[in-house]
Amino acid sequence: MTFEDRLAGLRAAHEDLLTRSNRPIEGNGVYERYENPVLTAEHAPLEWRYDLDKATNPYLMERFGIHAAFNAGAMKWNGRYLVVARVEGADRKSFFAVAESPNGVDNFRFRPRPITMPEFGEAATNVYDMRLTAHEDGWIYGIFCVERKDHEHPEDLSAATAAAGVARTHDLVDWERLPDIESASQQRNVVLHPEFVDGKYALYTRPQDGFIDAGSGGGIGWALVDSMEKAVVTDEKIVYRRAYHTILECKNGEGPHPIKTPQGWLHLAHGVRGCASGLRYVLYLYMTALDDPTRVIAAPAGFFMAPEGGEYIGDVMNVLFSNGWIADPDGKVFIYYASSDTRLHVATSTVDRLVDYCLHTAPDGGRTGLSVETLNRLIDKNLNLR
Ligand code: BGC
Ligand code: BMA
Repeated sequence: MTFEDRLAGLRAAHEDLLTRSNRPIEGNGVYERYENPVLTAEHAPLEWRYDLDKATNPYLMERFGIHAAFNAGAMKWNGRYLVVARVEGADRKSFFAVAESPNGVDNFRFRPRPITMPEFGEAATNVYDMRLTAHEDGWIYGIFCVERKDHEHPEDLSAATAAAGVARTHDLVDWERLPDIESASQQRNVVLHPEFVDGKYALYTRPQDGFIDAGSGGGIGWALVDSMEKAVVTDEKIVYRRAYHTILECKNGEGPHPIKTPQGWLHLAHGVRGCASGLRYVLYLYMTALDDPTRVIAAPAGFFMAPEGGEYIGDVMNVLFSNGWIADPDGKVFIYYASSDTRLHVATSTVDRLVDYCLHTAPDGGRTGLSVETLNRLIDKNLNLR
């Protein structure tokens, strides 16, 4: 096959993938999954992966391996559904790139270039998992994890530190980097609440003992800071605690910022437990009070979404993770979740259905006997309907 034939074939296959339509799959009533992922490594433009010059690349080989597109922040932007994905190369470095879709479920297309994120302090080894917040101060903030080598343990090649990086933009093209958030412990899953609280910026945090271990760091935290231009976390209050023998025994973290509903703030988070096959990441929902976003008013038991089928398989198996969702003015919700650190999917629902799920699913009783009681109450009710 000639260079030209192969290139024409690549272009046609790429365009087919990008314009492929997506269909919802009937589910459990709470949400619908979709047939196809919305973003994969293969969605990356050919210009990112190949040297398209016949003179310097006669075999038309890939010159830059892209291996995953996942964990994306999301927002509505000029009427389009925009995600800032974590794109990871074969070299294990990830970076951010914007992709947009006209309808939120298919036809996602990356912009021609990834985001060139300015550095702060020591240049990052890696960045990932951006949460987008269009704050009421008028800026769009991106908060993300910045990973650097832990210089206190030079001999340990996996010793790293995690900090929360902050950048802001008005146009999702030019980003102004602000100082990393200062806090007593390492931070990975930090999310900016969209509204001021008591005149301050409010952050969901996730205090942790070390790079991997959340350790004694209780769960999802909350902190008020005076400024995002130099955010310093002093007091952290735990909003959603980890607990023994639950889906979040080992770690949890806020997903995207919560959605404001008449019944309260609706939150999407991830929970992690350890098992023989490693860490298992699932998604869960909870709600907090409108007048106090730190007061939990609904905590349905267990996971809301867990890996299914092909979602189990990927670079890091048994993982669902989400850091982006979009609520349309008509109440439709687009949940962008990634599977196994490899690809990005969408699930759709509505604010009403998600709130109904939160308010009418029993909380975790903490022991098997109470689970059976909950189940029997439901069965009694159903049997009495006959
Ligand atoms: C990886 C992340 C992961 C973290 C903790 C990082 O090096 O890039 O995907 O969440 O380690 O396991
Ligand atoms: C991390 C997250 C994600 C990732 C997950 C599983 O803690 O921050 O980037 O999806 O682990 O590897």
